[in-house]
Amino acid sequence: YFIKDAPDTVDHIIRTILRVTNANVASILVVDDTESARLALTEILRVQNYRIHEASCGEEALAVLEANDNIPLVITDFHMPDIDGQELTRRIRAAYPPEQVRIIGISSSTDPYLSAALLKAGASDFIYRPFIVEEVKCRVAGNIETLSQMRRLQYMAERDFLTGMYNRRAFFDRAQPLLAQLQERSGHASLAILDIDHFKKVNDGYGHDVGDQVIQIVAKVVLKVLGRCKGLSARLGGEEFVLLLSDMSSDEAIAVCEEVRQSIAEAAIPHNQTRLRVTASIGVAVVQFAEGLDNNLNAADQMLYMAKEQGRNRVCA
Ligand code: GH3
Ligand code: MG
Ligand code: MG
Ligand code: MG
Repeated sequence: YFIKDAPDTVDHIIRTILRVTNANVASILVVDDTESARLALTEILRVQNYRIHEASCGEEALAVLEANDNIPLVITDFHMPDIDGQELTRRIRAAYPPEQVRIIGISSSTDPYLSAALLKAGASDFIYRPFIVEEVKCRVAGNIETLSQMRRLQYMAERDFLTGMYNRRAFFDRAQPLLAQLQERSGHASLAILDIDHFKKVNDGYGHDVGDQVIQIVAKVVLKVLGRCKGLSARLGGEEFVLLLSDMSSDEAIAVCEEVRQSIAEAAIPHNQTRLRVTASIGVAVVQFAEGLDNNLNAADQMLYMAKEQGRNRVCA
C-alpha cells in the first residue's frame, strides 16, 4: 500500500510482467509427511526447472510460505498427521488469495470425495496417486500459467501504462481502506491534487510525445519524493496526479508538496538542443474522515483551483 513499492518507470512494469510470467523459474512447495512421496514429486519437478521447497507437515509448510514471498504453487498431500491437506489448504487460503498462491491436492486414497473436499477448501486442482508423470507436469505448468496470467491482468488493471503509477481505479480501491484504517487509529492524512501548468502549450508546441515525456518525468518526481513517506499516489488522468499523505500533520504534508513542486520546476526535460521546463500547481486539504473520498478530493481540487488562480507554480492549502 505504500509508495515505496511503486515502480518509477515503464521498464519496471515490463520487468515485473516478465518476472511474474516466467513460469520456468517458479518456485513450488511440496508438502508430504512421507519422504519418498516428496522425492517422487520433486524429482519430476526439478527436471522441469522449478525451484523446489519441501515441507514434511502443515506447520512447516506455512512457515516456508511466510519466509518466501514468491511461491506461486503448493502441492500438498491429503493425509498428514496434525494438519491434514484440507486444513492446510484452508489455512493457506485464509492468508493468501488465489492470485498469489495456487494449491494442488494429492492423495493415494481411493476416496472419490477427497478431491471435492480439497477443491471446496480452496485448492485449484487435485491429483490421485499413483500419478501419470505427464499429467503431473501438465497440471503444474497449467496452474502456474493461470496464476501468471491472473497477476499480469491484475497488474495491468491497476497501473497506468505511461507512468507505472497506480491508476484512478486502483487509487480509489486502495485509498478507501487506508483511510478507514487511519480513522480507526485516529491518524491524520492530507490529500493533494497536482496538475501540470499550461500543459496544452507543451503538447501544442512540442508534440504529444514530448507531452508524454513530461508526464513521465513529473510522475518520477512524485514517486521519488513520496518514496520516503507513508501514503499513496496515482495518476488520476491526463496531467493530473493525486497524493494521499498519511501519518503526517498538515504542515508536513504541505512541505512534501512544496518539495514536489520545486523538484518539478527544477527538472529539465531534454528536448533537441534545449531543455524544457514545466511547473505544476498543487492543492492540499486535510482529510475529513467524516466525509467520503469524493468530497475530500473536491476539497483538494478547490485548493488547486486557487493555486491556478493565484498564478500557478504554487501549493495552496
Ligand atoms: P492549466 O495550467 O490551467 O492546468 O492549463 P492546461 O493547459 O494544463 O489545461 P488542461 O488541464 O485543460 O490541459 C490538459 C491537457 O492534457 C489536455 C489534453 O490534451 C492533455 N493530455 C491529457 N492526457 C494526456 C496524455 O496522456 N499525454 C499527453 N501528451 N497529453 C495529454
Ligand atoms: Mg501422507
Ligand atoms: Mg488538467
Ligand atoms: Mg494542467
